[in-house]
Amino acid sequence: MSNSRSEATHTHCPYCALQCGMTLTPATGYIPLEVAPRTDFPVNAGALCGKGWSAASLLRPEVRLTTPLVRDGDQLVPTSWDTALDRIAAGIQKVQDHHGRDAVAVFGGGGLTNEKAYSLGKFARTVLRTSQIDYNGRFCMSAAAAANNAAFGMDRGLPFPLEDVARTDCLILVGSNLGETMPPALRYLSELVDNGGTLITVDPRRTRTTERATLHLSPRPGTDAALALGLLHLVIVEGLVDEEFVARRTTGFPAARAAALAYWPERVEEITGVPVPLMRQVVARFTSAPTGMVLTARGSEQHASGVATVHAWINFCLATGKAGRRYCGYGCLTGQGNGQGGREHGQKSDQLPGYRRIDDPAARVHVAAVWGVDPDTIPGPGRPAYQLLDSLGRDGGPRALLVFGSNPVVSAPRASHIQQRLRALDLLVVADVVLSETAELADVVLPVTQWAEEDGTTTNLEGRVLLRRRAINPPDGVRSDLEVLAELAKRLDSPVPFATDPAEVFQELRRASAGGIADYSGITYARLARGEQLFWPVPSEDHPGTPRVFEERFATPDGRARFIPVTHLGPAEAPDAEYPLLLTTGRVLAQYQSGAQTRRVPQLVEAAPSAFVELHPHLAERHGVTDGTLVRLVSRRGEMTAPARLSTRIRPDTVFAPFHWPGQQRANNLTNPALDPVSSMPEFKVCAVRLEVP
Ligand SMILES: Nc1nc2c(c(=O)[nH]1)N[C@H]1C(S)=C(S)[C@@H](COP(=O)(O)OP(=O)(O)OC[C@H]3O[C@@H](n4cnc5c(=O)[nH]c(N)nc54)[C@H](O)[C@@H]3O)O[C@H]1N2
Ligand SMILES: Nc1nc2c(c(=O)[nH]1)N[C@H]1C(S)=C(S)[C@@H](COP(=O)(O)OP(=O)(O)OC[C@H]3O[C@@H](n4cnc5c(=O)[nH]c(N)nc54)[C@H](O)[C@@H]3O)O[C@H]1N2
Ligand code: SF4
Ligand SMILES: [Mo]
Repeated sequence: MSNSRSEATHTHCPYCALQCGMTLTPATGYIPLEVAPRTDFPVNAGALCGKGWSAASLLRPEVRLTTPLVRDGDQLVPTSWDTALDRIAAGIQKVQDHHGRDAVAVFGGGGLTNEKAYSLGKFARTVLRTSQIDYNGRFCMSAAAAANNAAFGMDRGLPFPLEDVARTDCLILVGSNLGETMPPALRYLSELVDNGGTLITVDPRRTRTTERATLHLSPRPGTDAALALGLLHLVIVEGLVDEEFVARRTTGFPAARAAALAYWPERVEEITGVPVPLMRQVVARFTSAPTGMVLTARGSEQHASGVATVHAWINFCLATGKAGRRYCGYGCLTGQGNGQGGREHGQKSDQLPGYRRIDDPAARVHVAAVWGVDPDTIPGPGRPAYQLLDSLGRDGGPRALLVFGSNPVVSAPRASHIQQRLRALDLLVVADVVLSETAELADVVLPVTQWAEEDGTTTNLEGRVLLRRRAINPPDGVRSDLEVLAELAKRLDSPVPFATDPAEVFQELRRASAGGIADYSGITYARLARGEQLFWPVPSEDHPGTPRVFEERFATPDGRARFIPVTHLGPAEAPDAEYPLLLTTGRVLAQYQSGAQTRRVPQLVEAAPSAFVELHPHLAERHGVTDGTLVRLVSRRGEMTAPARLSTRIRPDTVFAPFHWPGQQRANNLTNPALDPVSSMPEFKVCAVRLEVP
């Protein structure tokens, strides 16, 4: 394969979970590839957002890593691969000899391909034999995942293709700003409205997304559970429960019903700020519509009561009979490029490939046979992401950490504290495409290949498995994550082989997933390359895949969906005299996540050059702030400084900041690491702050 290949490569975007189809062709300028949207891939059908269009900019050698680096005092200095890998192997050996196997930890990412996520989990469990592995998906959709598993017996973010969203009669979209986070998906909302459907949005802010809505609800941040309980209350007292559906397809309604009865409309208005008549309209529209869906995203889920909140929305769907049939159901809009696949193949602390549980003896036997190890050597569950990062360098906590595909210095809650924990390590290794803020702290940095330079599969937010293709050779000096793992395995006397060819890894992943919930055994690179649209589970090579998973039955043992009774707990931190405002955090169109990648792309920096604090003009006036004034936000964890952006689209009691920037602009200086008791999701979406003008 050479850089002068003239043919086009059909592949997918390196960024979000929409995984838009794109075509790459060789270019002659300083960016080696030209990007064009694919019209033959149904999800984006010819559209891309600015991040997709500019993705090839990161292939430029001047913005990426091209050589391994090792720490020499305060500096990171270039070195050879052998030196870097030897140093890591020796460091791991030393830490494990002195402090035991669990003293080495691994942190993965939902942007890694299925092959990488699988190999990373296998590497942790067979070579390091550490239980201490988790990943950034814990910060993303873990609340919805836990609720989906409990309610439906399966966590496929969307249990139906996105195209179904355009065909439902009533959609409630909760805490999603997909107009900025997945712009090509806006067309599904437009089609829904053009088809005469009703779009209801729930977000404390009005956004590019809520503009399309028939009805918009603007609750106080962190009160979605009360809102959903209040809607269910109205359904019950107005006699609108779909009794036949509840009896035939669900269990557990009486307890959920009893819980909702405590949330009468006036009480819910008091908690949420949503007027009672608006709640009544939502219930009337949703229950009278022949079909309906509720979709949640991070706004509703990233709370210390995220799982309970998602259950409240699921209960509402089930009671109204809007689940388990065409154009109906609950779904979670997964975020990262491989956010779905990344949670299925074993980089999560409690999981083995195929979405198996690590504490399930049968699962351990199955996976151990594929790996060629004794099941008893596979460690048990480890710490979830925040607890893992928080334990680094402490007594009983890991002393070495390998990071693949995350930048927690910017993206973890209470990030300045996490930064200190990383500094306390004996050994920090970061494999990345760029010198991220986390890589800057590392003892060894490994430069790895990126999307257009390697093959691999991702699973998009619909559970559709996709093949990304290599379009260009990586620069000399850069290796793939799979090669890194294989080299380290060799140096650490691995009991089992690690393939470096993604196709070979996928063959193994197929076997490891066979019979699991996320069964990929019928998927092959050849089928994907032919353009077959395969939604898991795909249990055999002649199986067409499963676009809609719950139409016949739910994935629970008895086939019924489960109501889980929940109550409203509210934010872990309430505003008070010292910290009177609510901060909520999220995203802007032109930047991605910790910004490690997109802050290196000129077009995107021009579109979104810095963080900002969005606040209502009334609040601004009280502080003498005008558009562009530098303001400081202070919470119990820390502070950030950024220009004010005045907007009537936000509640006067709430401010919003994006989390894509480091240093003084780092929103995660402020965020509260209060964790959900079931999923360990941190409370990114609400904490108490005060505003100062420095
Ligand atoms: N441009 C861009 N696109 C991305 C990403 C990116 O970083 N940048 N990241 C990708 C990833 S990994 C993810 S997870 C997705 C996230 O996609 P989204 O969930 O759409 O993104 P957010 O901006 O985090 O949050 C969405 C909305 O939640 C609202 N919100 C805040 N608090 C509450 C609340 O208490 N209740 C409700 N109902 N809403 C609330 C915010 O005002 C915000 O508009 O985006 C993906 N796409
Ligand atoms: N305040 C606040 N904080 C948040 C959120 C929020 O809404 N508010 N959202 C949370 C959510 S939903 C998420 S998903 C997290 C995401 O936050 P992070 O985990 O920090 O995500 P990224 O910035 O995508 O980091 C990915 C890193 O991996 C690198 N990378 C990309 N591809 C590869 C690869 O193939 N191999 C390797 N080795 N490296 C690669 C990138 O260059 C980048 O440095 O942030 C969370 N943090
Ligand atoms: S919407 Fe997501 S997948 Fe599509 S081009 Fe933008 S970042 Fe890439
Ligand atoms: Mo995410």
